[in-house]
Amino acid sequence: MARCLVACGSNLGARREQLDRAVELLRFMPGVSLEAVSRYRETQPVGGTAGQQAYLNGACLIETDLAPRQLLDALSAVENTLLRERTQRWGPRTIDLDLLIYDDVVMDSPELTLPHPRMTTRRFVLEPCVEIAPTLPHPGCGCTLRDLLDNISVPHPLVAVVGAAGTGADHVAATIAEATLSRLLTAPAPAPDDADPAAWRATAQAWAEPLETARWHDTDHPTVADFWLDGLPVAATRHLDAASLAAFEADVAELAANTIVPNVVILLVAEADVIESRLGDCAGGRRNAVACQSAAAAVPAALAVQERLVRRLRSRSQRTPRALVTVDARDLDRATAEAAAAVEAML
Ligand code: A4P
Ligand code: MG
Repeated sequence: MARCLVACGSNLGARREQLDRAVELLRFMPGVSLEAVSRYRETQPVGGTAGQQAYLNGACLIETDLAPRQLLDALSAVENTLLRERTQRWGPRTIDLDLLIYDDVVMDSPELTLPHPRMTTRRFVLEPCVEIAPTLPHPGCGCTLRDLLDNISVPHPLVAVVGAAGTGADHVAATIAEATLSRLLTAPAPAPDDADPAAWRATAQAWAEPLETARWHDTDHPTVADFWLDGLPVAATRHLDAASLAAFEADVAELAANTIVPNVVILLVAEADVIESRLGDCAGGRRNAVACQSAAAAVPAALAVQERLVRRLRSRSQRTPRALVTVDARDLDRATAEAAAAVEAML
């Protein structure tokens, strides 16, 4: 039997009755054993069109011998029974049942992503989950659900928005800082574009300074930064030789020991064509031959950085952030809305 968590939410019609009916349908679902149901909490809508009613949110712990896709289909059938209409994403709904965790399964397909990709910053999801399953591990972060809730509940959370060149991380960071009334920290110096180890060390020192633990409590607002100190060696990889890179890794680790780890990293990812179009439009004749040449070289470099960034962020260590939200950067407005919703959901 697999141990699973299901989130339930309603913000249209008779919210409590609809949640109660969904829970009853789960209780009598073949192949499912309902282990625990949380209280329902009223929460403000995150994302979607303005003016929606408040949600009632809860969570259910179940055991099942249904496979992940079968369970998702069964949850959709319950939504259909309760007259769920899907006209707009994040629109008002009579009932929404999301599969948050299915044992330790990690998967990413168009129909089903596990664990649920937006759960790690959502207070409206984590609070009811912690009520019924505080010690359940989250397969992505290797920590418990209580750890995830504690992570977004610190008084001065740090959200780092990162991405390779051409993904628009600095634009997204600035926009969401404004939208969520957060303090904005921009990279104090650009990452060097050369092979001088001293320049890389100086940049790491400059980046570490505003993040030093001792000076962290200087604001009542969350902070959004458009850089991640521990990601600097990722950018240095193609510039420094192996010995210099190892020394730089050690320098950054030493500096990082006195800085705070971001609570959340929002990682913007984009396909090659998007990065290419953002890094330089040569076909339109707006750039000269030299600029076109360097743009052509910049695209594979940015893609390599992106790949290493993803790998580093997904590997688990003391200094990788607990919550990682990956956002598709193809459409910048949509990416900004998605990132802002991830931050709003934690406040
Ligand atoms: N899908 C992929 N993975 C999963 C998964 N783990 N669980 C696919 C459930 N569905 C998954 O879902 C869209 C598609 O996601 C499905 O076809 C499914 O195959 P949907 O329920 O039809 O549409 P949606 O819910 O509008 O979209 P989405 O992106 O799932 O939204 P979320 O993340 O569910 O967020 N604010 C508050 N306060 N409380 C809420 O409950 N909920 C949302 C919806 C937004 N804001 C909220 C709340
Ligand atoms: Mg849903």
